[in-house]
Amino acid sequence: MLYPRESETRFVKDLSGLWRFRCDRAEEGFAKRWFDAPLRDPILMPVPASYNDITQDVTLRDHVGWVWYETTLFAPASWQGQSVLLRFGSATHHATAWVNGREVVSHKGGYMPFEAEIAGHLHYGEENRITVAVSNMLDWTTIPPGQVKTPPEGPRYPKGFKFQEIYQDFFNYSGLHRPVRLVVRPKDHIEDIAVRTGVRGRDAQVFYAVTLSGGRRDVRVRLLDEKGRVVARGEGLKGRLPVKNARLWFPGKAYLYTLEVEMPAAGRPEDIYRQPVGIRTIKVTKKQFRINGKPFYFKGFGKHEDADIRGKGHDDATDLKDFNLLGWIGANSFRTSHYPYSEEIMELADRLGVAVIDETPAVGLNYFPHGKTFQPDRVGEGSQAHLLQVIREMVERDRNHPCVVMWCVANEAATEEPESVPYFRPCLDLFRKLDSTRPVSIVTCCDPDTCLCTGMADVVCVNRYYSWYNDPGRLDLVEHQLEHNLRAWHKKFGRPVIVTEYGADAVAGLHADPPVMFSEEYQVEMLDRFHRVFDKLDFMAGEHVWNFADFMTRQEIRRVVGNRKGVFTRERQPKMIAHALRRRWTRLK
Ligand code: GCB
Repeated sequence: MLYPRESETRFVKDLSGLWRFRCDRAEEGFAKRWFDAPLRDPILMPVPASYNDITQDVTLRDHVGWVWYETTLFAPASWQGQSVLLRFGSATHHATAWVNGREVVSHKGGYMPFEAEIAGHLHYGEENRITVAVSNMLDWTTIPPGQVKTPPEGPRYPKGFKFQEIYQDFFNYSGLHRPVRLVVRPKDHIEDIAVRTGVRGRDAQVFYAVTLSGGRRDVRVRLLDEKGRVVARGEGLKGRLPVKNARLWFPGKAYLYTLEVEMPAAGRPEDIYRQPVGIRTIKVTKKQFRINGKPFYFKGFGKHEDADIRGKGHDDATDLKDFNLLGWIGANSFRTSHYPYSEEIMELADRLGVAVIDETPAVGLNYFPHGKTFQPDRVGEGSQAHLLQVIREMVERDRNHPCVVMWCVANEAATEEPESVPYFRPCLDLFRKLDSTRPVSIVTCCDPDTCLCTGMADVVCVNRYYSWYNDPGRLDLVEHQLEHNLRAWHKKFGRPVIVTEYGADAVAGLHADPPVMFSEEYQVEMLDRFHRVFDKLDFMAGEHVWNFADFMTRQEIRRVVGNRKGVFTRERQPKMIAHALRRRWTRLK
């Protein structure tokens, strides 16, 4: 799936701004056909943004169900005869869209783009109405899973009470989170491009495959370096472009070529699309994760798309600030915990040279302590079918990003249950079938003798919370327990180990010496003890602190206005630990 980019033959119109919005509290929008006419009594709502924190209305923040968005646009007569795509960066978690009252697309899954050809539904030279219904409801067939509960009336609940149960540790933000755009392109056009790269000595190869619409076959390609010089040319739907003395993409040293794909026609080209290409290779050995043949040690974070006011809404300012902070602190990577991030973030990671572990939204597949997770009426066939669909969409969206160095199938699922194996095996297989160039992982919180799925992965990825969830307050046990555990992982699986989460909540400004849980000192001391162990072990391939910044969660007694394990506050100011990490990571090779 191509990212919307302008060219001589393509025009992109961003529909961001203030849309009209109505919360469907009575669940009547579909029955009353709200898409047939302009929304009645709408309020204003920014797009992109989560709608939850925009107003002072707690019933909107905590709404369970559908909300409706609407905007209008003019379609100039000059667009007639072209293809017009309506493209949503994401809608969390379900969406249906109408153009002038005609349904054009429905999509399930909160973190993937989807699009519809709408040329046939537009009124040219006139105003057009776009209506979108979005639902945040999670059930056993969605990824992540959840349950909408309507308990019977009684002493605890009044009549008609409804709530969303979730099993993930982040707020269920909802709405149109990412840009909505129109792409106006030629009727016959470049539909899709896939690239793969290989390196031998100082030379490299770029393999490309192009799909054209309407059975067309004529393609010309040129590979340009960053100065715009042509380094290779080719023809045909598929091919291999040799690159002499190639400049490689490496974290911290990004280099992007441009693959210019052209559909030739008499006179000027019918369609042109320019795809950034980073040349690099990945290999996993028994003890190392290698990029371009060199050992690569992951330094960085599990992150979230999360910020004050806009929730999970895409925002260039927040994104760029985060990348600047990654650079400042000496990080070289992050994991898209716990869902694929926006395409805009992936583009930045390519350009700024940050390695990404690209994770699916499979989080909260851990029903403990309520009983077994993987069973037919909970996380079963319906859930698996959806996860497989998300994996297909992820590979289609992200395969061309050099920043993506590994796929991650899930976070902390109940992989001690035997049924987790037939659930996840097809997921890892599918990633490998669709993309043979990247390793596949699954993040676990089990132990080496209880996890039944890590053996299927290429790298051991474990989350460890010694002295936090295990033996709270016992900093003196961290090194003993951690070293014992990490050695056991490596001994059993003979693969490099990344600790994909370790961290402590620290409420910014709370101090205690000697350290006490929730103080900034405790966070510093805990991480320091983890690092002493990492530095001893030659099979360690990385450390990702949980979390980059404080983030919002549902309300519960373990959370103080959200999760406070951030190295930065939610406003992106450093805690004490940020300075300690900076000293470590700017020195660590
Ligand atoms: C975990 C989860 C993450 C939580 C974190 C915590 O193991 O993977 O989603 O936010 O622990 O802080 O409890």
